[in-house]
Amino acid sequence: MSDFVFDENGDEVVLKKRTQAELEAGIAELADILGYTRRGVFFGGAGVSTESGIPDFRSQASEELAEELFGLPPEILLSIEFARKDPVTFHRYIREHIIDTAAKPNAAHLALAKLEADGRLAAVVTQNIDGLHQLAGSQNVYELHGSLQRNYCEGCAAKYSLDWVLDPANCREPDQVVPVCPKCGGWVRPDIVLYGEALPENAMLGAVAAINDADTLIVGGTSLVVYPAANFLHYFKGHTRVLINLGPTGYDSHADLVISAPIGEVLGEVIDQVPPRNTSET
Ligand code: CNA
Repeated sequence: MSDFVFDENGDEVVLKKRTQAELEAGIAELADILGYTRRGVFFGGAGVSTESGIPDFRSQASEELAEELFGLPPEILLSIEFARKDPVTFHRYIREHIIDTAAKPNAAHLALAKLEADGRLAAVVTQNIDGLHQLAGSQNVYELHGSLQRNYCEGCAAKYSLDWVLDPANCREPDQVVPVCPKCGGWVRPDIVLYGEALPENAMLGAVAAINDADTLIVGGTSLVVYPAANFLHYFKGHTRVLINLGPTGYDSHADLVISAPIGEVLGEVIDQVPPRNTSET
């Protein structure tokens, strides 16, 4: 288990020593909490996928890379205004730096899928757009910012897979990065929420209902600085709040248990310690 946490600004790495005993106590407490959890909800973000090799936004590397290669921060490159103005650069950026077809679910994704299958977790609410929760086996996933796995034509709403949009043969000449609908000639765009766009209503309603009904809320791998997603935590009325995050967040002081460690390592260890559910339970 790592002994380091990252500073929330993402500029520097803070070497914060944790004792192994503190960490183990946190993991044991989380296993106890999950032992009595029946309608838990996990609310997460980019930090859940960093252990799958997908960088988060707060990391220095992501910001610098976008600035260095494109002269713009991710928030601009991923805005609807920019995507319409310069679709070639937009698609180059997401192809080269956002889409990662090789990424696999890590121990956090797998543990969350198991907790759902075991009847402890009712839903995963994610700000991620990588689709790794579903790949790990989670069924009830609310994707607040959509998914790169889905694509649709702005003109006629025809749907296309990720493989289809990545095939240069389906993209406009001469750059062959902007996918074009063969049915109507419209722009085929990723079904993700770009900066400047509203969140999908179905995902929002489902997420709010699940959080509102949850007995335990586990928040992890998110800086909680992106709104309105971060506001959803206010709907929680249950008994236990847990935070698993490398860097400090505005939720630290609200949580009953805070674990500052890599979430894949934490959930990967916790899952083996959660007591089995009594099969006669309803
Ligand atoms: P963020 O603002 O980048 O914050 C990530 C947080 O996770 C930070 O507080 C980190 O300290 C923490 N963190 C990083 N790695 C770990 C780890 N292994 N264990 C525990 N904590 C960790 O990301 P948010 O999700 O809060 O911001 C929301 C944006 C980022 C959404 O719009 C996403 O769509 C977008 N995003 C998504 C992905 C993805 O789909 N994988 C990747 C990058 C950005």
